[in-house]
Amino acid sequence: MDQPYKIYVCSFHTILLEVIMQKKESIATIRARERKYFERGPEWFCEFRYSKIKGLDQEENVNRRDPSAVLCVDGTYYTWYTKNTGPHAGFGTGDLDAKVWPWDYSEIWYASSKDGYTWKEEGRAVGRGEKGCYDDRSVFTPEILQHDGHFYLVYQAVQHPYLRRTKNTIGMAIAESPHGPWKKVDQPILKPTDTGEWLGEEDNHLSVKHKGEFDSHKVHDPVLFYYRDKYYLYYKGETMGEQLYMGGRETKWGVAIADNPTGPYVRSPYNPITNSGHETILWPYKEGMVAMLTTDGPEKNTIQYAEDGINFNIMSMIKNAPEAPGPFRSYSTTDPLCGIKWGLYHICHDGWNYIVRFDMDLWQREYYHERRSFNDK
Ligand code: AAL
Repeated sequence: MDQPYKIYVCSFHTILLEVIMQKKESIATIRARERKYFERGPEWFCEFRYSKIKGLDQEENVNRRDPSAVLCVDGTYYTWYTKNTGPHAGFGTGDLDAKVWPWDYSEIWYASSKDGYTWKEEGRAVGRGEKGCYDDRSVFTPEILQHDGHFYLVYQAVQHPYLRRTKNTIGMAIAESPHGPWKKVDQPILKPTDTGEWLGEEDNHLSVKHKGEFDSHKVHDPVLFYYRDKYYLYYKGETMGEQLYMGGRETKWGVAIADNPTGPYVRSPYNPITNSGHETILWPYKEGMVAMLTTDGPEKNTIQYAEDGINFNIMSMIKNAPEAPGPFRSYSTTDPLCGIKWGLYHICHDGWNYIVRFDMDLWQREYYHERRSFNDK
């Protein structure tokens, strides 16, 4: 009886030894270990579900897009957004007056709601400037800050003519009520840097002698926070001579900081503070700032956190994030996702942009937490 047992023990150890000696770590495993992927819990992970709203939905010949964050003022919700009418023709028509994008010839409008689902369009908040002003062609992609009894709208501005190489600016308007009246700041509060050089005279934004900084061409998607006793203006930068990478278009975010709401805004020496991301979505959490990066760049579809509002780390990977969302503004010191619970965003159907609603969805997290089968969903 002894012999077969011995043979069995001996061969078991041999096999085990062989397995141990052949065991190797794949690059993916090494990467996950080094980046601590599996040490992070799901508290930063979420999904989204979408629903239609009334009042700002699809309308023939009208574009409504890029809604701001949703504020609650005296029990009523408010949002601000890009609005324009008519089809666009694109660049290169030879007609400098032709509408080039679904955000060209826009104004900033606003709407209110009691429940977040049925919205009433209230009217125009900010219009285009007079001929010759920095904002005479289009004002669009607004964001809102309520602070210290004031409302600050920040938005993109374009001066005529709108060409591929046109550099846009960021404008600001201030009011004491969500209903206005809005008073514009005379000059842009941020412009692209003057660091790149175009190649040739053709209106080609990809053709450069040198690109310059990450925001040498466009400063887009401004969002303003009162943070650490200063005004933090986050934005998306696009460089002259933009390239296409593994994650899509070359877009990165920057931040410019000021002591006063109207500026002067000084760019952080850390800029760009992301290597990815299209429309900016940020919310404060604890002492820091959370950012949701979507659409472009190698770190698109991630939620990131910066304790200092500047140095961001990936906290989770997400999917199907809403495009250009305006989240309902709320703050928490315990829930990292407090700032993205619900909000508005835009979609495009049959050529027209319109606004819909998203809600954060934690169904998967709950199922795992309760160890339930997915079939119960
Ligand atoms: C959006 C934003 C900015 C761009 C355009 C309108 O997704 O990034 O606002 O200018 O597209």
